[in-house]
Amino acid sequence: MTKPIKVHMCPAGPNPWKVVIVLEELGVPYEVNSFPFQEVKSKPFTDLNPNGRAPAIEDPNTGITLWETGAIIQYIIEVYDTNHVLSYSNLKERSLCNQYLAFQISGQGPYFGQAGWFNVLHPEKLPSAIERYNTEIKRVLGVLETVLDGKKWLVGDNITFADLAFSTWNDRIDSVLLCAPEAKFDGFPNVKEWHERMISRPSWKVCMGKRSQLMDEQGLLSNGMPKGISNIAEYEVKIKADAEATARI
Ligand SMILES: N[C@@H](CCC(=O)N[C@@H](CS)C(=O)NCC(=O)O)C(=O)O
Repeated sequence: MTKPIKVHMCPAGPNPWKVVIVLEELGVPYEVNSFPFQEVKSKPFTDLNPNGRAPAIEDPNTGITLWETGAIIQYIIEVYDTNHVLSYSNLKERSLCNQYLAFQISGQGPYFGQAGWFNVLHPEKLPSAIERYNTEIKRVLGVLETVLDGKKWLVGDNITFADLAFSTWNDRIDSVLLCAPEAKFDGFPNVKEWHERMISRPSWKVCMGKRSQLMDEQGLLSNGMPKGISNIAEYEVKIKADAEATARI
């Protein structure tokens, strides 16, 4: 019998949920070790991932420990998707899925992350940096919009791990760009419909339910803000105060 894969994560960020949603879709047993974001760059987590970024997994079935979501997802697919529920067996489709996963981990995740950093978390507002990353979000969405024209999924006729890999960052666009949730895909109707197809699946609902529960345990609201902070202006004041307090240490 398959033993549960341990997923080490801070629940706030989008990256760990890329892995969990793939496990959920495949019905692979897993258990979550949730820890606060402030501990991501310290032991014991850095013993698993010296790069200090979440998630990392430990698979007791193979004795393998892995970090970096792209590598983790490819591993899960290779070991646990032998029936090709979220993948294909043909060389062409397999290569295309890997291509889109590579685009997600290099072109979507880091750029959306930097947009979030400069729009929300960085205590100084730097218009040129904000402009650069906001433009890049729209550019990446434009690429996906073109690829999805006349198609339900990125590769072939079925949902794959490549589609799911984009879902968690795309879902955050409103909190990254500070726009209304209903406006986050404005100008990108194919991407909007594709995203809605993914978030209407049971796996998405399970992941987001777990995320809310884990966030709640850490005193965080599901939008990532600490409890007691009700809007972005209050959050910005807190981020600035925390940055000044850290600078004084
Ligand atoms: N390329 C990494 C990115 C992982 C990542 O950045 N995770 C965030 C949480 S969602 C993190 O741990 N950030 C820590 C930091 O920024 O120091 C992956 O795909 O696994």
